[in-house]
Amino acid sequence: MSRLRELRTPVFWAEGHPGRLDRENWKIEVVGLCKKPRIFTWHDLTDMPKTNADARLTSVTRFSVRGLWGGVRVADIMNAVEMDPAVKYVRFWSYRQIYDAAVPVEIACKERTLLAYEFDGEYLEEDYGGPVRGFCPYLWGYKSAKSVVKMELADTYVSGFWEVRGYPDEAYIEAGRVRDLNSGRTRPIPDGEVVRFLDE
Ligand SMILES: Nc1nc2c(c(=O)[nH]1)N[C@H]1C(S)=C(S)[C@@H](COP(=O)(O)O)O[C@H]1N2
Ligand SMILES: [Mo]
Repeated sequence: MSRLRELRTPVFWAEGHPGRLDRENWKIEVVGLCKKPRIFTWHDLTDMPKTNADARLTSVTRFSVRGLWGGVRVADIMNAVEMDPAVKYVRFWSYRQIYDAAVPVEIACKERTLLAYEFDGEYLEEDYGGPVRGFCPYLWGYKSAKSVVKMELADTYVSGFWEVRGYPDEAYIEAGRVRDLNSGRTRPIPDGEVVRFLDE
């Protein structure tokens, strides 16, 4: 059983579960404002420098799960495609292109924002957004699009799947109480990325 499943991490697929996905033949297309738009294959991504981020995915539905997320920094992807300085948002599209989420470029290029393919040393399964998902610990989990197939670099913002259904466009993590899946306790958090709980 995968670590995320052991921790009983909820499986969210608002647009419907994608079923089996082909890891070896996975491709992510990067388009929009850049000098070298291109397709990154599974092997291109796993050949790039790997970043392991000890970080939390925290949902607006008030759960938070911590582990070692492994993948390629979105910043490294932006360098590879030679992003245009006019870019303000990176819009992630999930498999079937029903689910999307746009992240401000400064946050997309922070050190722990990844195209993640691992959690605690195991490849991500389809339930949790495998083969490759967006992972952005700085914002509510709805900005971390699962099973990403396309990234669009744009100078304008477009509300994504959850934002058009009423969640805030900024997705700034607000203070409150969340269920910490790692300890099994409901604990208080301050504003912003969940690095520490207020009771630690
Ligand atoms: N394609 C897709 N990506 C998605 C979602 C979704 O429903 N579909 N849910 C989002 C939300 S609200 C959260 S909190 C996280 C949850 O990730 P998990 O299902 O791996 O726990 O994925 C985000 N990415
Ligand atoms: Mo969420």
